[in-house]
Amino acid sequence: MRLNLINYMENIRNFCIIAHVDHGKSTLADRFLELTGTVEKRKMQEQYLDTMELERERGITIKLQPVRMLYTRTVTDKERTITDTKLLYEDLTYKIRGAAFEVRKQVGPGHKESVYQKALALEFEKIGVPFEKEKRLDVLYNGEKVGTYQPDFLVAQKVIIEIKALSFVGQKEEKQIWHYLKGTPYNLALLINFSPNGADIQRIINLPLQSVPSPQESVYFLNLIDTPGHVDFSYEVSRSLAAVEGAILLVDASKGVQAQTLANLHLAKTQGLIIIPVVNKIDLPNARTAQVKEELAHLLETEQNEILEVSGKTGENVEKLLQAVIEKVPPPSTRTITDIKRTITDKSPIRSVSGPTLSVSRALIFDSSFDAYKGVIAYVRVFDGSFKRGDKSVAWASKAKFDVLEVGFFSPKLTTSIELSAGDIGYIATGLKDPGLVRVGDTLTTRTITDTKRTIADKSPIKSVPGQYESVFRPLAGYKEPKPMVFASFFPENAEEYDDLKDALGKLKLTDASLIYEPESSAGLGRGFRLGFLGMLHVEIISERLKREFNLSLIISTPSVEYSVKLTGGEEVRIRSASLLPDPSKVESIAEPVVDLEIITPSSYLGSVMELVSSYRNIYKATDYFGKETALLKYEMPLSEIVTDFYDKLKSVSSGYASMSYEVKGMTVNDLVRLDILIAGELVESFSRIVPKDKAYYEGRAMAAKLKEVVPPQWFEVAIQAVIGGKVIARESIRAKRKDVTGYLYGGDVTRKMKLLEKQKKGKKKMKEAGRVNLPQEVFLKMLKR
Ligand SMILES: Nc1nc2c(ncn2[C@@H]2O[C@H](COP(=O)(O)OP(=O)(O)OP(=O)(O)O)[C@@H](O)[C@H]2O)c(=O)[nH]1
Ligand SMILES: [Mg+2]
Repeated sequence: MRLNLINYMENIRNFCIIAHVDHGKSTLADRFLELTGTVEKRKMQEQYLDTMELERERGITIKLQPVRMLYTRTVTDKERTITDTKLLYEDLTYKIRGAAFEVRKQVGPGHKESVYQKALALEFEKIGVPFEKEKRLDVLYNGEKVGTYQPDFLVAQKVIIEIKALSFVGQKEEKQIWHYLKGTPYNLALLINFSPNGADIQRIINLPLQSVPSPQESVYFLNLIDTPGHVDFSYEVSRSLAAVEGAILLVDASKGVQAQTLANLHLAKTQGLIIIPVVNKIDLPNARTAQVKEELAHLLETEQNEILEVSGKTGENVEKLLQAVIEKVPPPSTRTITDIKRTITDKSPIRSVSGPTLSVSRALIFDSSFDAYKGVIAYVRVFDGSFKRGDKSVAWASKAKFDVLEVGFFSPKLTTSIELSAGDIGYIATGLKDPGLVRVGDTLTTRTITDTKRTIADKSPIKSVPGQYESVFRPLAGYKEPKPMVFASFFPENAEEYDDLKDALGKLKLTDASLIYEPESSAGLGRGFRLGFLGMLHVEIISERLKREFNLSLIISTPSVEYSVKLTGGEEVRIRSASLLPDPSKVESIAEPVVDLEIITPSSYLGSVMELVSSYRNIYKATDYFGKETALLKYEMPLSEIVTDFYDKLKSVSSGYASMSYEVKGMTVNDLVRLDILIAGELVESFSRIVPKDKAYYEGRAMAAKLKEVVPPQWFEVAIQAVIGGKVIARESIRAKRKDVTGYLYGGDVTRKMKLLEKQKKGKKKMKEAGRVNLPQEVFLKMLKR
């Protein structure tokens, strides 16, 4: 099947699913995959698009995942007219309707038509709707002018408006307008009646029959991107949104609107996307479908009948939803050839311009991955032109040149195709081996100079125009860099693995654009990296991935926020690790980041949520009510309080119903001290933390107790001490292993240990520095979670 380009683009829909965590995005995607036959039934498994081992283990989506689906839709003539006309000038209708309601509200009932007409004209001016008043329109009969018709308004040169001030309008009035409309070249008239009960609006449509295609099967190319819901991965969401025209906004019928519902909706609106609101999981026994619909309608300022009720589990209404996507999400539009000689004000037809014109292909990189043979694979949305194997291409920001090795689609596996063209979402294999050259947010482009006077047969060299290409080409708008919230140092346990760690981070960065890292070295731990993360779950996931996917043994420091330290000399330094805090005698003050925190909770959990918050440092701001039974609590809190275990505790005191989001507000000076941990008498730098002074004792005791639990028994008794400014505030000890307990395993254990020691001879020095105690990576991972 080969469609011409215009038809092809018309039938593409690019959309994503956004929601709060666990509201059922990936499960709904499963139903789409089944419905469109993208995945065979026997191969289907729950949350099919969650392919990463960690995603499957934890039941959460971590990475965005694109997939292309083909859907055949048979449309009968009748349905077609209804759906097509329903959409006709929908946005304009809503604006006009809003204006009419406003006028009726302000002016009140019982006036003459002319009063409403004048008021409406003022309102249109106010909201910027272009109109003409009492314009003379020709009435045609078989193409001949037979008279004129003057409607009250012609809006945006498209929509006719007739105003009435009757107690009600009947079929007679509607018919009359339909006859007027029929004689004009316009397709939509609005009959607005300012009745005693309010403003009442009828849509009258006249579509010439020939503009309606005959009933047919249409194939749609649906590019879906499933996104994660957890706040730590919101960068994945914002990148997905830039590649699509529409978003399905899911809300769990038992949970209602939650913090990331709001945050993700806000992101989608900023991108100007069409939003399709859906209440999901309506099959649940505790579904509050009607109430949640009301909440959502209120939030989106839309009618409740615009909201679909769906179950991603049972499949109820899923096909309806897919059809709504086809109807409501617009097909991608293309930005055409840029002509170097033309200016924006030049309105002459393009073909009259002679000389070289430029056709550019542009694609936005929204994600990437690495393949040993194909190099960096860029996941792209093509906005102009096309890409195919062999094309000479450039990554705009990094200036890296490459020949396209392969292009294709996500099915969801990478599937080769001949070409990616404007509107498509797919991948481009670059062959580039250096991950740093292909950056998310960058524009890929092919540069072709075409001369309008040339024919294909003309083989003389193309005169390229030096310098002009640069000035004409505009890269696509990229993304805002994500702002890391927490930092942690990663050191290879074995110094020789430094390069492996570096390589691994480069590759991880390809699949996780929010990861930020810089080299760091420490006296005790040697060379490593300081990584920036969006939250604690992110720290955990990256640590796990480095271990599993790259087989690295790491020493990981306690995550820390970024502090601003004022020294006694007046100088200010930023530190992202407690171990870098200068000696207390040199420190004048320490400032830490503070956030505006919003918690959304059902009112029934308000008490327990407030009680929880009170055990953290906080400044209470306000409580708002959002819907009848949902409260919105606002606080100011130090970021360090939130990034540790606050979110988990919030979930547990509210049976999973409360949710939160935050934004950094600024830096505040607080009374903070450095807490150190000594193991077998030696400082273990990576466990150092900066804590509020009045909580230091409690924190020190808690850390020592936790370490006692997670450090494996050693061959000798080991002391664990928590220390502040040289003063021991807590002490625990790990007893030595006992021979009789290990029994016959003892021998085996020793040989294994000997082998290991042999292998890690070089790493041994470092072990010594960690107090002669070998701390396996598990210890650091466990200490991340408090
Ligand atoms: N009863 C019921 N359960 C559902 C429905 N949809 C999803 N679930 C369950 O809800 C849980 C979360 O589903 P997911 O599809 O992983 O949710 P998600 O929105 O993709 O989650 P994240 O990607 O981690 O944000 C799973 O246990 C699903 O089985 C539904 O329509 N009805
Ligand atoms: Mg998911």
